[in-house]
Amino acid sequence: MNLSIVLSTHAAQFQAVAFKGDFEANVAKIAGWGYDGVELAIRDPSLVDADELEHVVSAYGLTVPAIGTGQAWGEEGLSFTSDDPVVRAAAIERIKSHVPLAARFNAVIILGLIRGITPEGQTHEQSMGYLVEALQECSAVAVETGVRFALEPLNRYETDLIHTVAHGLDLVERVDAENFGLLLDTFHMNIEEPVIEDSIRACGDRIFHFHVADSNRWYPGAGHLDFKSILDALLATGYQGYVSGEFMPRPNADTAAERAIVHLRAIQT
Ligand code: LER
Ligand code: MN
Repeated sequence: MNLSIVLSTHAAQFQAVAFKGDFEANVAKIAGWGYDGVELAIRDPSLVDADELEHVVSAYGLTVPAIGTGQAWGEEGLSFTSDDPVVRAAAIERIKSHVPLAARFNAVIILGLIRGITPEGQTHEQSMGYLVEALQECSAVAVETGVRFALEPLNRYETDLIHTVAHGLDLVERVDAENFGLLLDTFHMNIEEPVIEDSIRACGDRIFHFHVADSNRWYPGAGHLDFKSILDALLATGYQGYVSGEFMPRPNADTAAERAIVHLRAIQT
């Protein structure tokens, strides 16, 4: 099982982005703890030096299994479901602009909060229509490159759109693109799914990426989730991707990262 951890290339508001700041120093620490990869949270690919990123990551023997895009919502308010067509178009362009970077690293592009939240005065159905259109457009431009998109069901406190694997699979059907699937996150699943393992099995080969945090969103092992059972179910689907740590930097980022990998390696099947 390959393990990675989220690292932001810029200052981020999102607290569960455990590592910010000096990129190379963080990459060195992550490699030192034994992670195989680093999931990059990138607000805008035009602001990063891709050669430099690749140079640093490969110098430490790490891969980039996935690229997170949610800071474009958090910092700039870009969203696929805005009631402003200019904002929707900008969100689509921003996501398309991740494709060359993702192709370079063979990384999955994560679609989390970029889907937005239904604005007042707009119906849920209208938001879903915008979302499907945006996802079809992004998937179509990337299909030739082999780049895949993973939409993340998020818990009800973050958005009104796509909380569960069942919602996500309906969306997969509507988008109908082979390079569009889901990212499952144990933190969100613990809130929304009746039985996490059953939802993992239901998602099967549409699981394109996987986030781990414990029930309290601390590192795996700090809460009450049964990661042995969860990861057994994941691997039984044939999942070959990365299991990526996305948790709060508590009691601090370094301790959390180290304890996470110790816990996950110990229960690895
Ligand atoms: C991002 O991967 C995530 O899990 C969300 O909670 C971000 O808001
Ligand atoms: Mn997540």
